[in-house]
Amino acid sequence: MSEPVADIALIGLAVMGQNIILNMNDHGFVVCAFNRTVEKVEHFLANEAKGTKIVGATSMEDMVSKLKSPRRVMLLVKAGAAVDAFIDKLVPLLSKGDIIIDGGNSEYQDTNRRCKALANKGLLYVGSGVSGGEEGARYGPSIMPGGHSEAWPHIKPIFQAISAKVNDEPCCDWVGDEGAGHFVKMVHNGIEYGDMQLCCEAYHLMKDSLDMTHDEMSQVFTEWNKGELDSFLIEITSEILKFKEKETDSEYLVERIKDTAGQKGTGKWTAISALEYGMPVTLIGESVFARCLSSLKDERVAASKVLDGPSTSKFKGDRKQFIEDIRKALYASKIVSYAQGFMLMRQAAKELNWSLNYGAIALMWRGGCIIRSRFLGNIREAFTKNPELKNLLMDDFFKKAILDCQHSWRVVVSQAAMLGIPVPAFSTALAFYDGYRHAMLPANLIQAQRDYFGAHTYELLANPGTFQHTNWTGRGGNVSSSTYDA
Ligand code: 2AM
Repeated sequence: MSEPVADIALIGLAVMGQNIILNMNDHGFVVCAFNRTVEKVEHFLANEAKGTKIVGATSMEDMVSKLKSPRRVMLLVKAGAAVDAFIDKLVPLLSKGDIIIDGGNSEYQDTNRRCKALANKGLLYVGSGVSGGEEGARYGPSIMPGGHSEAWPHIKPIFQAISAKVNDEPCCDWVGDEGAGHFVKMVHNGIEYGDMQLCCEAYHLMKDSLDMTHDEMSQVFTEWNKGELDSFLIEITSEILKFKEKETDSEYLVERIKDTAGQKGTGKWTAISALEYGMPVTLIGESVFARCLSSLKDERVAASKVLDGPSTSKFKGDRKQFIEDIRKALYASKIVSYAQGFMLMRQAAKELNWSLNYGAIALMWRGGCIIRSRFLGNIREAFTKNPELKNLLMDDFFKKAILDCQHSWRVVVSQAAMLGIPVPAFSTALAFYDGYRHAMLPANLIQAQRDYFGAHTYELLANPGTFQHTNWTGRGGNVSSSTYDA
């Protein structure tokens, strides 16, 4: 039997797993490494982990015997069946109060289910979002843990030590019960889709309606990165736009890349959740659909030869001003996107009975992850000022920011429509903003139509809570319907 020397075990030696282990080692923790294919443990110890305090295990039993109590085992394996398989193997080897952490990209409903199942066995379960890619995992990711809160004091010192820091504050805090950590990670990924789409729409306008060169576009993104849009994604967009593989290349690499966007699914999950919880998270939805449309490359190529747009796609006017208008349209749309993301989290929290700390979530995203930005600091301030804030758009800072951008935003959306350049995220964000600020929307007509053709009843503004049916045609009956759906 080995001595229990390790603070934590980590199963799964793919890139993320290896980097998290090395990161933990840097912060003085002794990690025991394990992997389904056990040869990878030897290889890791002899190479990347050489000269460190990292220990390896030859079997799950060996791994568990090396762990100090309460035992902490973190899984970084493929989401889905692999997580369940390892949990099943771990359960008989662990004791009451031991902790299993899933750091992979699991669906939050799976985490809900696993939490419940393991609680019955006396084990503490944590589902943790980890964002930041390879680099983040190695030097400081954003970490979003949720599940059994009794586990938090035991993993907090490790997780907060290895996480990214912004002004010395760790980008890792307890998120909430059950799958709350994975839910928040999912929304993060959806927001990431939205932020990327916003960059694409700005680029499309600059390239096709302003005929800007790549160096000019790159320069504009560099400038934007110095102000309120300061963020990782704006920064890398500037780098990408001016990138050539060789100085002598005639074309920029980005223009040689096929314009069909891939996706691994977490953006889609966010959009599905939005539909399930009935929250209008339209910008993320449009961003997912924009990727779907991009994937119809052959159809688009065929359509481009048949379907006409306006006579010109070239902007005629003050170019400098239009670039500033695009910046403001991007910023206002981004505010709407985050407002929508927080609306989704708030609704899920309400229905699943989670207590989420929105300011802490903003801080977790402030550094380490793909959507890291200065802007998340403003969101954190908004929720610190008012933890009960219902909607980001109602915060004074964001209210004023949108007001400052509003005219430009409308110019860009209307110009894009006239020039035939698709800006689905800019325009859906504006439509949402206009819808949200209307006390009266035309849904009264929908209610009338539903009652007209299906006797679904309606509620009078002057008589809340009472539903009535009208015989609109004089034909048919006066009986309301509760079965026919529309
Ligand atoms: P492997 O090295 O043995 O393939 C990322 O793929 C990580 O998840 C790897 O550590 C991989 O182990 C592990 N993994 C993938 N599918 C798995 C499964 N069905 N069971 C256990 N581990 C799995």
